[in-house]
Amino acid sequence: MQFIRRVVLTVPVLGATLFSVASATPSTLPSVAAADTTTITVRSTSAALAFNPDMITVKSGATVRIRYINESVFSHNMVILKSEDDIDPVGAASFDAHDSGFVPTQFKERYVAFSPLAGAGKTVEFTFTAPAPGEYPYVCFVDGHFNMMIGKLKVVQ
Ligand SMILES: [Cu+2]
Repeated sequence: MQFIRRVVLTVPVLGATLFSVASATPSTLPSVAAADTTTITVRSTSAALAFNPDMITVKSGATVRIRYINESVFSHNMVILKSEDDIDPVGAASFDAHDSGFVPTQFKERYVAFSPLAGAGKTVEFTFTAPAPGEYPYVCFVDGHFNMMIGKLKVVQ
């Protein structure tokens, strides 16, 4: 078990590397990571600017895979931030971040993890290691949705 944990923790969680992990087909992911991963499904539906659920609880250090199913009529993404204070500055920059899926690359250090852009009807996945215990907001930074599409990741010991 100890060995498996160490292997999982070597999976990079930030920046461009996350995109390559998220876009990899399941068969190319290391099987040890898959066996030790908590998968959580999050949805958005119809025209509602909301995440369902809007509260997720995970254990610190766990490998978490978010499967974001966008059943709505809009494009969305899901960005987990280190602090609530990051929502406004990152949100202001998100309008100019089309090329990176509305995730401003200059704020990379403020993200716990983030999804690729999920067009209407699309499902995307991303994987990360749950950070230190605390509360981390997750928001959508597409087209100013960050004022309404807000959820909370609770990380417990
Ligand atoms: Cu959105």
